[in-house]
Amino acid sequence: MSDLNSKDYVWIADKAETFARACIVLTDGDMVRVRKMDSTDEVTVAIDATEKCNPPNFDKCDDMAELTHLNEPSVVHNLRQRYADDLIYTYSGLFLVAVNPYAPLAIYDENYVSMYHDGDLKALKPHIFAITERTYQNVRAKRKNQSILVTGESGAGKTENTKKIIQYLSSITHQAKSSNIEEKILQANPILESFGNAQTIRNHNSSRFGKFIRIEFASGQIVGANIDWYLLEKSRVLKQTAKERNFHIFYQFLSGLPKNKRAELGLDGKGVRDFAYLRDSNPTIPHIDDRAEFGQLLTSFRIMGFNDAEIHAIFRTLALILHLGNIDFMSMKADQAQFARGAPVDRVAEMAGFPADAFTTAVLRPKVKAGKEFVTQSRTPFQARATIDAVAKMLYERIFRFIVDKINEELVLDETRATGESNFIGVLDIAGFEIFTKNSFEQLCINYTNERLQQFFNHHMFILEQNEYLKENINWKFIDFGNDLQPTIDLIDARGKQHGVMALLDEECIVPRATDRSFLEKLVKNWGEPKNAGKTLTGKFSQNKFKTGFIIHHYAGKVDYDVDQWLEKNKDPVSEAIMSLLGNSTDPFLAALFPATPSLSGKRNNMLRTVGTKHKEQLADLMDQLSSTTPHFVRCILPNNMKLPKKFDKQLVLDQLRCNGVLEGIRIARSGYPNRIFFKDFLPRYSIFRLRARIE
Ligand code: AOV
Ligand code: MG
Repeated sequence: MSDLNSKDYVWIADKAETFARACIVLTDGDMVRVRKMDSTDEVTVAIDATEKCNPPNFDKCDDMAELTHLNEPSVVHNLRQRYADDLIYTYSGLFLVAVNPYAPLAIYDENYVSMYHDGDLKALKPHIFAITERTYQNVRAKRKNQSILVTGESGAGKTENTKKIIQYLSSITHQAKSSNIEEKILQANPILESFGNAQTIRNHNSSRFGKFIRIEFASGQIVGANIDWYLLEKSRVLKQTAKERNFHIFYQFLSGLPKNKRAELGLDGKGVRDFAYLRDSNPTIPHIDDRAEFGQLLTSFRIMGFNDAEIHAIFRTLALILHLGNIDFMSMKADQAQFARGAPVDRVAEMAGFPADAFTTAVLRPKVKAGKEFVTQSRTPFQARATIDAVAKMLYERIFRFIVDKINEELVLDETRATGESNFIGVLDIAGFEIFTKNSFEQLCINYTNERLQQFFNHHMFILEQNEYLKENINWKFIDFGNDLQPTIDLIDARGKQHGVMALLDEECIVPRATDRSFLEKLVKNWGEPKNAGKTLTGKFSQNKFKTGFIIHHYAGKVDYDVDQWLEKNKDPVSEAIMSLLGNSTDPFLAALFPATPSLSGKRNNMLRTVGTKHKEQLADLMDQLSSTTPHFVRCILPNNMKLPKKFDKQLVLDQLRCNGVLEGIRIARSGYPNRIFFKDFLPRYSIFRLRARIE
């Protein structure tokens, strides 16, 4: 017999609505007859296909962990009802869930800051300020590093929430007499957004890099900060998909630069359409004034301590990148590439501070080492184009690095304010799990990162649960849920007996004549069926249907990766000859961006490390830092794909809850004791049973 009664409400699957609420009319064995809400239609479904509804007193509940019935429909329903009332923040156990309102809400001003800073957090509504305040209190009282991990899909609101966290921390610590470190932390953001953000189909202001901002505190005051960055999407410098743009900065400086400067940089009378790297992109974004943004950028640069010479050198390098993009070839069909007449080679050479003929040789007829001798190689136009593009990408990445390094110098620990030992609050704003129709190496890197972050969360949750049960003397066999994800992580990053995807890719990058195909064959040989047919879903590997790649079962779902271009993407080759030309540039700014590389026999030669290896090392460093913290988790949710307010797409939200660990968190909670009631509440509610037992 089931414990369902007539008049009970349940959730049933519904094609149009994802799921619908229905009232039980009749239970019959394993089946129930139900009537959908607001309808007279009755249907019979299996009891197992239904989920229980929560009583109405749980409607719009602040913390979903308190729901009597923790199931997918109830969680989505709760978020939806709250969203309709502009209650975009909701707790779900350890998570703060934030649904993008796509409209400005009046919940972030100074009054709100004071309310959360001075008020009783338990009595206040869920808010990004609440989690930030708790983090701040922890760092003050416990003197332990803290972190806030903000994840979510593109456009879900990670960067906006990160800004609110920083706004809050700057605001509560700012004192009239203090140094201007708070102001500097705030001004770092417009600079990062100009150089690291771009318009994409999903988000007009999409961050094309991940960041971890550490803010150092001593005696409750901010004494310094530091920004680490990950996976800058530098391929965007070269080309963008239709309806997207290059990084904001290109449009900002093209529309904002004063006339005298433009002439000097060869930009006179030129606009977006005149440059190959920008030509196919959207020239403008609705409601965004690139010129005004440029003004804001200049202000931020000044506050951050960039001097005129540095600012000019940055713009000069950006112009150099644009001119590089305009170097064309005589005929793309020739065996030996030749620059087209009018190609701006002299301008490039002049701006880059190297001899034009040395550049021409390096691009068209480079000398390469064959055994002990150097031989001249002939380059096709496509190869020459690739050489130039690689230089443009590299230049952009180096400017980005220069800018962040400079910001970090300005934000270093202020010794005069650090009266004692300091601790940090680290805020991580990083792209969430990505499952596209076509997934490439970039998706593997980001999904691997998310797999590691989810493992970190699961492990943390396990430790907390375990402590809770130990405290209550509950007899319980502990399972570390973090271990569930290890097979997938091994499959990607193992270096031991059985090399993972990244190690095999690195290996293939140094094998002569290796191709993406030979890499895939190696992968299949190492990980293919039947050895890994998979006892568990995680860590399961298989070749994809079209044999163009492979499928990995991540905790968030199956992802089909296509291996096209992986060797190139991982090697990310740059012409050493041009690197050395830039290193010897007569322009001191460029020369400093390209310091001489250590000798090739040097062990940790940066040039020889692959993109995958560098990312793995950076991630290992991030994980070490996070492990030293008490973490707090924010999960941002995209409500619809139209960037519209008040539209809540249930299926879209459900998919994200599955990917971002909220439902995983609920699964873990349910495998233990999810419902917790204080003894004072428990006794009056259930003491009747004790009485009954006695009577019987
Ligand atoms: P993301 O950081 O998660 O995407 P953003 O934080 O840039 O997403 O948010 C996208 C857009 O949604 C913003 O430009 C705002 O218009 C709107 N938005 C988000 N959160 C709020 C909020 N709390 N209040 C008002 N509007 C909001 V990406 O960086 O693409 O992964 O790479
Ligand atoms: Mg962002």
